[in-house]
Amino acid sequence: MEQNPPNIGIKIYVAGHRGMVGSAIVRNLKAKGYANIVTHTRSELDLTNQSAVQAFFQAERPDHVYLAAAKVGGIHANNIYRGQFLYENLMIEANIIHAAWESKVDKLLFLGSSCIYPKMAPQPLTEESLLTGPLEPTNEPYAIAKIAGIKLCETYRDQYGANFISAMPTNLYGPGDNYDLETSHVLPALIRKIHTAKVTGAASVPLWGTGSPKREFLHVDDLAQACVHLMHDYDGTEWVNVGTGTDLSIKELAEMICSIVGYEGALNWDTSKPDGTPRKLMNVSKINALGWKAKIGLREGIERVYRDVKDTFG
Ligand code: GFB
Repeated sequence: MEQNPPNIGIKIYVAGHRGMVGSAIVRNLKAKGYANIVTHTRSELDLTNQSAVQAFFQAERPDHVYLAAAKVGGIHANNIYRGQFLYENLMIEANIIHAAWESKVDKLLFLGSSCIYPKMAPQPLTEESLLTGPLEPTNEPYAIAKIAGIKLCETYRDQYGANFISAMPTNLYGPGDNYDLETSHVLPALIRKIHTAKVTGAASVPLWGTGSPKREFLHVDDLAQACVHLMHDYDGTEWVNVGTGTDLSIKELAEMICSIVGYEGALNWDTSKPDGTPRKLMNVSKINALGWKAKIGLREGIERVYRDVKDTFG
């Protein structure tokens, strides 16, 4: 339950409103009655362009900013487009956070990622483990950009008193996800691959890695609720983990999706593909203590998503 919801008329800018996270935040805000929401598509406002971002903030002067714009992707995209992941994410964050401070935004929420934590950090991952060891190499550029975003919020608070906070979500899924098999995250990739194997009658389905890494998955509607909750009720310097607090192996995830899709063929693991981080389970005691808990169970969430997308694969 939110303690301090702001006036319903405040002006809110959601950066990245066409993405899975940004669109979920807009849905959540609209459902709560917030109607003064500003959004711009990429062709209307290039967030990597500093002067365009400054002009936009000076003209609009939003009260609240949700920074959900980012270049994102699964393990393969992170590993291949390393320069773009570092450059574009650094530029987007630096431009928006600096312009938000210059135009006296009341509050900004920056979205990071669980990959900011060291590859071998003790599990579950606490907020305190940031910068205590080396990162997972496949997504090091993305993680470094996200760490820079956290530090911009922290240092603009220290130096200027800006009320900028950061949320660190675990792996996400939900409406508006990317189903491109080269660039997507594991959960949408598995839904698509297993569905295709079923409809084509394939005897086996090709999956990447060994299946042994463990991951935690949060429905994006739960994340959106967490973001709005933090925006309204949290003013701390430290970033806040957002997750369910439970994980499963990629093999267990594949088996769950097979049972939802109704596929009984074999799982064929291509061990020439990377496994990535062995495990990244979030410690969510901090956000739970702030009054938020994930509500959508993994099986239920995947069933919902599968219902919505299964007819679109062709
Ligand atoms: O979601 P994902 O691509 O990224 O999951 P990360 C990768 C894990 O799933 C690896 C296995 O263990 C893969 O070997 N996997 C199995 C597959 N089959 C597939 C498949 O068909 N596609 C994909 N993509 N994976 C991401 C970071 O790491 O986590 C991002 O790359 C971000 O930067 C996100 O931080 C939260 O979970 O490894």
